[in-house]
Amino acid sequence: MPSQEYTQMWTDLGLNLEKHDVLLNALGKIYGDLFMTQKNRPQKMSYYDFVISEVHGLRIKELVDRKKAGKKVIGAFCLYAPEELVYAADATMVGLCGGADFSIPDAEAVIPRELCPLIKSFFGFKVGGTCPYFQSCNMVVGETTCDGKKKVYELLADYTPTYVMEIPHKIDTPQARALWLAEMKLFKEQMEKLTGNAIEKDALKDSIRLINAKRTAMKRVSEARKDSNVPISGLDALLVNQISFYDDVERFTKMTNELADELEERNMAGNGVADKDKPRLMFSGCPMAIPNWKLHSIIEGMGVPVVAEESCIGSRYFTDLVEPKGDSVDSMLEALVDRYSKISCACFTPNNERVEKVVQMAKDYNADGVVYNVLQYCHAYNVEAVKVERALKAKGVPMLKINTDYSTEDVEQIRTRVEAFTEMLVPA
Ligand code: BJ8
Repeated sequence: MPSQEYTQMWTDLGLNLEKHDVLLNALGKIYGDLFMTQKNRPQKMSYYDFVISEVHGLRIKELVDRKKAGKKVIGAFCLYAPEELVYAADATMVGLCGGADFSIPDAEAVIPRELCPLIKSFFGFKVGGTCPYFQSCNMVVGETTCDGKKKVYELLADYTPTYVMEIPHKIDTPQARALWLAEMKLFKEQMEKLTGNAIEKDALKDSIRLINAKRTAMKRVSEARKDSNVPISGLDALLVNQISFYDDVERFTKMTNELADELEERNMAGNGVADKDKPRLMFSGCPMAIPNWKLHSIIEGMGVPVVAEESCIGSRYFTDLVEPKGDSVDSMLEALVDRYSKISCACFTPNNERVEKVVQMAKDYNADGVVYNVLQYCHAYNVEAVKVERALKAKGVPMLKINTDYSTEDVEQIRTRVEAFTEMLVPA
């Protein structure tokens, strides 16, 4: 990764250069080992390889340049942050990294060890000064989803301006809807205050179109994975989803549509990445924030393809679009509420919609089995696994639950369990 030319920019952002160098070198090596050794990758993956090669370089420079032009950058940790309102205020949103073991020691110097690794990872990036995205943010937006996150946002506010949205924990009640709407309005006002730009109907309409187009492109990639041909590895598809959170939206949408074109052609030509006699696995559960490639690389390292992700870094992000029913700002805010309340995070109760979605996805993607990912100390996804497993079992789809973190200590143990699981699966 080119680092020299960006050193001044990183210094200006207040990065801990020594630690940051260690991080970049480790990331480059892991990426090379996992991604560049894959066989028969789609040619269009070269764009995403380029994005990763410039992950702390070119994209950060774009953000810094925007800030120099007076624009704002908003960091987020959750799908409930309504990015349409960020773009409507002419700001940029970036999903902040929370998928690395690297930053956890810095977090544990401040917060308890007994916390989900995703939370410790993002907090550690800020405390340790090792994430240029975090350093570029004018404000981060958090949300009251799980207990760990909402309490850590209180501490995060000591390091960076932090705005927390209150997310209802029930779906489809009049009270929940009223709270959603009130919170959407408050966040709109916050964005207007921060940027100095009033959010007018045309700007909101444009930003809804912008984000809908991005989600549609990602959905096309996902749809192509339903084919028995397996046109792309799960690892590469996961990477595309991870990059969607911080790349320039228009460029990402264009490149992802080109990737979808290629995958559709590959399916027509029968040009795939996996043996046809291998079982197809679907992934479900906690998000795999970049650079968490652990389970995908273990599974696909055995030649078993992952064909879908029921996850926030996956289907929960792109499945539903915002569908405005009118032309006014108020009606578009209602449409945002409609869309955002369909995400089905395990923090909701009861959450039967998610259980039904997992079962439906397993059917649609012709999955022979489901690997269910629980990040350590994530009670919501861990407990919800009980209902998901029961529902899958009733449809004849076996599930393997894996509780893990970002360390490499349990890799061999997980490999043994996945091996035993896939051996008993009978490809349809
Ligand atoms: S919408 S999944 S991104 S909250 S894994 S930090 S829930 S203890 S990340 Fe999430 Fe939004 Fe829900 Fe998606 Fe807590 Fe669980 Fe950790 Fe989690």
